[in-house]
Amino acid sequence: MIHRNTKFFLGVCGAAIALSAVAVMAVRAQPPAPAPAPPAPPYQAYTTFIQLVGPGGRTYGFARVQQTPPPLATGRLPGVVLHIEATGLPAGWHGMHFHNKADCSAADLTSSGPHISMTNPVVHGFFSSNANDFGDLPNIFVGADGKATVEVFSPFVLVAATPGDGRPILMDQDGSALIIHANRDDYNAQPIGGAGARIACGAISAADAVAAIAAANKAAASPAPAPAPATPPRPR
Ligand SMILES: [Cu+2]
Repeated sequence: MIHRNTKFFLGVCGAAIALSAVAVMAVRAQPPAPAPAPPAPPYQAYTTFIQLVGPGGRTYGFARVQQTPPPLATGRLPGVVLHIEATGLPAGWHGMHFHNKADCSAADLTSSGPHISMTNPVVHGFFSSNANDFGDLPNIFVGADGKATVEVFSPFVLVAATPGDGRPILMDQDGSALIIHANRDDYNAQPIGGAGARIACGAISAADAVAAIAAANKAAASPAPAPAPATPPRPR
């Protein structure tokens, strides 16, 4: 004999099972959901690698330029992040600019041409009225040990062409160069802020990037120089 409450319980369960079956049939009757969209491909950053050289084949380390992605939703324009790891430079402040050509062959490095620019005449300097020098960059500071590790952002140039963008392209047909000057750039005086002679040059082009990467790998594979012997403590 089945208790009355048990009968009621079984009845409710039966109704629930029947409703579930109907629901499953209803779900199965719907057309199959479309496959999820494939994930958006990651932004292919335009990145290039630079070897810094000086007159006489002297090397001063490496740098990297990487174009930022275009955040189209905000309307902000992309630019480039410049990362430098230099050694052997004179201590103190030095002006730095993007110049027009990937040519560091001249003894005074003037083969790299004037500042990269889209206009003529060029008005140099962050603090100059009507400045239009697309090669402008902030100064760098080199420590007493000759080393400088620097990261700066430039909104004035791009590594590679972006549709609809009129800014200079670092890796255009004749490339460009990163130049480090002997003196500090005052960001105002014409034509280069009093930055003086060119002391280091990094050619920026696809071929120079390949050569720079090979040079960096070779430098990394060579044994590090032995550390200087510790100075014995002076007797008191
Ligand atoms: Cu310059």
